[in-house]
Amino acid sequence: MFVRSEDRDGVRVITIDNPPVNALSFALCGELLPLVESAGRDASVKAVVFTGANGIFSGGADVNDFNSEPAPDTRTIRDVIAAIDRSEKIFAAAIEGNALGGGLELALACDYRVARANARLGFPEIQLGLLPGAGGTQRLPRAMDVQSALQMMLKATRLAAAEALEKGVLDRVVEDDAVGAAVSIVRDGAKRRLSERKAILPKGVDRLALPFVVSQAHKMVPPEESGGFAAHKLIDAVEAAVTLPFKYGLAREFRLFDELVRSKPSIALRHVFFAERELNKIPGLSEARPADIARAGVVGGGTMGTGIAICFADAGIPVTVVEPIDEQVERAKQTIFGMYAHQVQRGRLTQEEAWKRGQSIAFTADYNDIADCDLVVEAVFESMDVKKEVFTKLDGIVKASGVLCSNTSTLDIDAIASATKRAERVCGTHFFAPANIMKLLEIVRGTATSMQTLATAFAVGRRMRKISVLSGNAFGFIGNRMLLDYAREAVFLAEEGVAPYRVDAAMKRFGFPMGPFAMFDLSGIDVAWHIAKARPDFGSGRTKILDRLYEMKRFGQKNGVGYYRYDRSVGSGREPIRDESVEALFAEEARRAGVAQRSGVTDEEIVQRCVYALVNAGALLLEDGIALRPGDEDIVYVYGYGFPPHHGGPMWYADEVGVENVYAAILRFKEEFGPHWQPARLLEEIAEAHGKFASSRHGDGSEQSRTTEVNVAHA
Ligand code: 3H9
Repeated sequence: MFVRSEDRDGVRVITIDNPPVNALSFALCGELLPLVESAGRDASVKAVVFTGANGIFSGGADVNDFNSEPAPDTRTIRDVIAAIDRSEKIFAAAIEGNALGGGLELALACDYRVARANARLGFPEIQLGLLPGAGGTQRLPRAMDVQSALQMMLKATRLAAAEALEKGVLDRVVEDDAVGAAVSIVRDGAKRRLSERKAILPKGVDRLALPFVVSQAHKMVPPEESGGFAAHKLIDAVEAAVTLPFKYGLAREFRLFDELVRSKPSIALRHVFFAERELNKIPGLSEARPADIARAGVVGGGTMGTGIAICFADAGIPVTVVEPIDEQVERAKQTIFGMYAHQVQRGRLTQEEAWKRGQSIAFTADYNDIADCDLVVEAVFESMDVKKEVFTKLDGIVKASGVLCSNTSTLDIDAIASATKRAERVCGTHFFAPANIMKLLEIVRGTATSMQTLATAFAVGRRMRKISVLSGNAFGFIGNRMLLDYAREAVFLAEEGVAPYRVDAAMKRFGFPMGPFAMFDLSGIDVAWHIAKARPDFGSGRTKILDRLYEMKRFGQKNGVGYYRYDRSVGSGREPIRDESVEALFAEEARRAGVAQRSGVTDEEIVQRCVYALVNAGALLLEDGIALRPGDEDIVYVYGYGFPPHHGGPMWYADEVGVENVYAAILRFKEEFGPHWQPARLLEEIAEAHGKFASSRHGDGSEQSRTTEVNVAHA
């Protein structure tokens, strides 16, 4: 049973109860529809109130249902809403918590909407590559003005109850009993408002201005092929709400939704949604009790350390930063002050809250001041010797129960832990720069890391609102390990005579926000040079191009020259400007190293070489048990490296292209470009079985899926 009902003074209260989020599944709608119809026939029922159990109205349609074609007798939320429209009773929604997607559509189909102050209303469909498909695009512009409705749907904004009341989407906001308030409204002389909900014109429409509004909206969203697929259709549907009678607008919306639900971008985005929710499903994790973190410490007040300290402050955890250099402390304080001032200016924080958070970050030069901390994150220079020295010191000073984390982006966690006598309470917490903005956090498990330490790191990640991914202990963990192969291919292409700006343009067309060379310039060519020197086994190119750029002090954006030029007097000063002298340098170094120049390299080859390098590296990490699931790698790439979410991440993309096609291309590349293109064993196995990475993970019984999970669980 997904729904239950009770009568109160002639009002039928229907409660949606489908934990955890009251998703409006086909099965639930199959129960809800007859309840609505029977209420319509029942003379003793004057009105109907919908509400949700579990502290939430509804999270919307059940996204799992979208993966298969519905049977002809399937009931959906559209059928329920059509029955409401046909009925002569009065309907109200009593909203507590979230009313999202189909949940909000159900509420908008009612005559009255009452919400508790904690309610949040929104249409997140666009994040799944969809548009509201049960009347939302037609009804929201009739409940609030068209422009705001369109922006709310395009940006997936969630309106707080007070705001929704102000905009006219809600009729009343109450402090506690929303059901009681809704019952009294519909019982005491309320009227049916069907004509209002289907009014000929949506609110706030200036018909003359409409073409301009619509064309501006189309220009503001990304092009169709670069992730804007659903957005353009959503704008079309809202335009139809204004230009067509309700009935025809609704039909247009249904058709557009039905096209999107079967589209590759939406299927990929739905994969990202579920992969994100699987991240913390790690064998043994839910049984482990995380330690309470009342105070935290950070060692190092540089850019990363400061960003991490802000993350703690934002999570409500007071933090002390150990930084011996006064100028560094001054810079860190300025960064913190500037960041919070900006938040207040943008209306994201109150002055008081910003002040409180700023005050919760303390600085000290003395390690003894963090002795009492429950968790300490080290964020010092990326050198094993330096890190070991810090960990030995921390081990001697921080209380025995304290968890020690390293923010290393590449180094061996076991080696770092060996500098302590508490290896079970050591793990990696790899934040991405800027740490207080980027959502991704890699949590790295060393050989001795205990489950409780992992559970603690995940709990802290959750408090910081990070997306935390477990990684085994390997050079570069998941993200940077895969990046090395991606970077190698980009550089190889340039060595073969494909200009960096062309490589970048092809990858941007694929959907990355920036190409690899612009990214190298952002992260620093000096940084790449140091990594290449430390680990020459990972290769940095066939030529000496990196050495040459380093010698020329072309470090990237930070000093205005790298693979590109940057002109501080133009715009933000961060726009990469093509530099033909770098192309000449590539050509010269290629000649010296005997790398043949090629012509006619297509965008398709550029994308294949860069993306398939990620796929092959990802397959190796799965084989070695460093990554738990292909979906985890996808999330790392989508949230950490700008992989276009509408392609689902590199491993999902390989499934989409066909693993056997990726494998065949890699064999061709091996033949043409050399043995570094040796395909991973896992890739070969999946290709030969005509399988998919996705189905190799879910305990499908294959040896692979089991070994992958087991390896990482005990890595
Ligand atoms: C739609 O409505 C289309 C209509 O316009 C037209 C139809 C014709 N379906 O996020 P959490 C699961 S499209 C299925 O960790 P929270 C989730 O997988 C829909 N499952 O909790 C997880 O499962 P598990 C538009 C769903 O408290 C569990 O619930 N709606 C759905 O942090 C807990 O999720 C959306 O896009 C769903 N719709 O956040 C809303 N939602 O326990 C998407 C959740 O097995 N959902 N699950 O890992 C959300 O934004 C958040 O889940 C929500 C709760 C805010 C509701």
